Amino acid sequence: AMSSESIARKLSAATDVDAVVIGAGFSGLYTVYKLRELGFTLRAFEQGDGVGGTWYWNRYPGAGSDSESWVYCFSFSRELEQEWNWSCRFPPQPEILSYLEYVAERFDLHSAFDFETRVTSARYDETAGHWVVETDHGETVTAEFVITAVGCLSATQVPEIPGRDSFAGNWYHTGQWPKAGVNFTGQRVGVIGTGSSGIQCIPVIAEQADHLTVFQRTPQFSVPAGNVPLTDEQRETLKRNIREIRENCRWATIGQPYDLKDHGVLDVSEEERRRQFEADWAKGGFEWMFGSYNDLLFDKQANDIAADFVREKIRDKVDDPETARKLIPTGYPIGTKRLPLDQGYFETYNRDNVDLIDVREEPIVEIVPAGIRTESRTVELDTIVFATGFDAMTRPLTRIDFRGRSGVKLEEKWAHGPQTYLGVAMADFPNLFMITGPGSPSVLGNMPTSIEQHVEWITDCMAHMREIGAKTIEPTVTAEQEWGEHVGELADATLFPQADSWYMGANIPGKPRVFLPYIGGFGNYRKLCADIAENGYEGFSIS
Ligand code: N01
Repeated sequence: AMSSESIARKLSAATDVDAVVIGAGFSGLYTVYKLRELGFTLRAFEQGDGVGGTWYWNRYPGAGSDSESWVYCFSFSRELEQEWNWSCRFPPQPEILSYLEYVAERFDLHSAFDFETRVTSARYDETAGHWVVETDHGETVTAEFVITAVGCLSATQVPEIPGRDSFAGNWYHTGQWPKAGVNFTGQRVGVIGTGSSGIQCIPVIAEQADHLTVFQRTPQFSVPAGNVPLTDEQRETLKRNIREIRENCRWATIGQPYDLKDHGVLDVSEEERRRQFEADWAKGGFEWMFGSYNDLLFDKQANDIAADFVREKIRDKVDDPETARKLIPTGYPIGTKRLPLDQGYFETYNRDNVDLIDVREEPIVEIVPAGIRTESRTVELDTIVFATGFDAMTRPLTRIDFRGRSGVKLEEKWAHGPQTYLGVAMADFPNLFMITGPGSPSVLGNMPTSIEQHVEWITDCMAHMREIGAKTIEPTVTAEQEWGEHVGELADATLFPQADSWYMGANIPGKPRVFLPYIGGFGNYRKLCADIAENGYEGFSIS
């Protein structure tokens, strides 16, 4: 009779491919590129009918990157870096999508993907020692490894407002925008939500629509993007220095080519801080906060100084004092909800065709065929835009039915908050790797920087396993527990837990209140991951 071990070996010899990759955004594209380069066989699946991920789905008017174009892209190919020309500092969505299509074309990545195909489940078969992956086309693929490249902000959230389905007009979520676009000309439009997506689309919709009503629940601090076209000369200079710029990103706190100062706002005089805040404000972009004083996100008194500076800016921009009052954020520290960048957001409220409703003062009661009914009136609308965000970081993974050892269900494992080691792997889920999973820095910095680091770490690990003849890798329960505690402790040392943000899971009714990303700094994290690999994958068991 065959021993169970030899049966297992025989079965695993029947494994279809080395790896299954889920998703064709920045992460999936680079994963496919790396796996092929290393000679691994693979199958890859993507829900959309093309590449692009975030930039495939988020086609709402005004959508674009909040990271500078020259770093919001891949750095793995010098040729690619030199060939591609960005038009401006913060590229709009169509340009980023074109870039990703170009990358896919240039490196023949399309051919790896089954498009319009959703992975519905992935079950670890302990006897065969491989993953059994199923798609919504009823196909089953077996693989040694599964790599999720599903994004952090890809599971959209449409609130359960009573009567939603009775609305006579059309409604859209910003994160699932129709490919054909939406023409708002002559329409009365309502936008619900004033996060980054709302703040980007509101000024553009206001220009097109006949009338716009914004339904705001929490006012946002926002910093001007300062978007500008790039001149040929600027592009040349950037390209000449791009290696150095990208190297700085690799070790910086948020993966951008700048870092926090080595002193706090409380260490300088009032004149000095004002001068500095104004100078940074004029530059535009995230640098205002993340290239600024190092105490802003740790010390409430320091944070209040920065928050007051922005409140004053908002007050200056908005003509009507009552509207300004509604727009000025209070009740949470600046930067603890993801800081939006804007292009004329606050000024939009000076237009005659724009109204603001604060739904804390005037709650939405229901959606009716004619529009949205609040406690005091019915706002008649032709179209509703839900800029209401995402079930961030966890839902993109739990909506796939992952089952690890002994059939343990991912959704159950994460019932009280995600448990991962480094945000990249999980106990009981051998050979499953997550790109920018919960517990990794991901959303707290420049995504392409994070993605490249994860993809390289994961594929290096796979190559190492092949080299030593290992079959499985998974974190120990202890390593996972300690990582979870570490992620929590780091967050607790900051002001972040004080806000009801999607970082905290607070935007989703019933979601555990847990800080999701790793906030110890991207550069530190990169060093830690490298050291762990160097020390024979500390915290993992390999067999
Ligand atoms: O989503 P959000 P988003 N009734 O969750 C409100 C990235 N991103 O799509 O704050 C009324 O931030 C909700 O109110 P509140 C970026 O990381 C990047 O805008 O929960 N309102 C909030 O105002 C960003 O952070 C870029 O009280 C309701 C809004 O909807 C992340 O994606 C561009 C409500 C949701 O804001 C998510 O941004 C865009 C309800 N029932 C996005 N439910 C760039 O890089 C929710 N809201 C350019």
